[in-house]
Amino acid sequence: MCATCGCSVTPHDHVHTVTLEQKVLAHNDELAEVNRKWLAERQILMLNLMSSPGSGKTTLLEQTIRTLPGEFSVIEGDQETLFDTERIRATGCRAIQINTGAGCHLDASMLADALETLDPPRGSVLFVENVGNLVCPALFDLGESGRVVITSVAEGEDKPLKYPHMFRTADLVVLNKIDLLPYVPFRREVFREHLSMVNTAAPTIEVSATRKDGLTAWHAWLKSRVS
Ligand SMILES: Nc1nc2c(ncn2[C@@H]2O[C@H](COP(=O)(O)OP(=O)(O)OP(=O)(O)O)[C@@H](O)[C@H]2O)c(=O)[nH]1
Ligand SMILES: [Mg+2]
Repeated sequence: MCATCGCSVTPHDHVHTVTLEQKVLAHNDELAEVNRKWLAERQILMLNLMSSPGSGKTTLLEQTIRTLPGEFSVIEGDQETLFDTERIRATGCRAIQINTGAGCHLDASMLADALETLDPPRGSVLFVENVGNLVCPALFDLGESGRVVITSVAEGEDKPLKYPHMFRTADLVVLNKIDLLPYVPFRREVFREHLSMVNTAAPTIEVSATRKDGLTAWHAWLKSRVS
């Protein structure tokens, strides 16, 4: 069972687990509202980036920070290591790491501590890179103003249907690694059809973070959120 959110239940403890999960989520939602107010008072746009491990969250952030003018900072979530924070700091951007240990997602309480420590500048953009996981992070509001779900062509066109909670809450879906399309059996139209079954509102932007394809559309979406 997941150490923090009780996401895996067995039949005999189902009732107790659901009750506990509801309480955990209700408490988290209260803390998320405090974070949201804290951010609004400072006019900080906080975006929560979520994906499977390795879909390209950090690569997209590195490219964004290097190519887009503006004041950015990053909160990195991983179970272990400072790798991603070091990558972001190498771009010259302020970043701090939250290591969740056994935990599989960030929560609003972790974010509250990180916000106080990082103290992002007024009017800036704050990216949160969540722990690589398409399940539990979807349940935990951090106080963000937008959710970006990143998936890659290497993961398959069925992901919106297999992980509907994640894709349902997205404000934007970024389809990454399109440079690999010639080498993997991924049909864009099937992916879009699957996505439309769980989320009709979120636009999809196709990018290759390494080859820098599609970054103009991503930048335009970011600018629209800032304004
Ligand atoms: N071919 C290709 N590889 C990519 C692209 N974007 C990222 N990668 C590679 O995919 C791997 C994982 O990228 P990361 O940016 O570390 O992925 P992540 O989502 O931050 O991973 P976690 O933080 O571990 O969840 C790296 O080897 C990247 O170079 C892309 O557009 N095309
Ligand atoms: Mg990363």
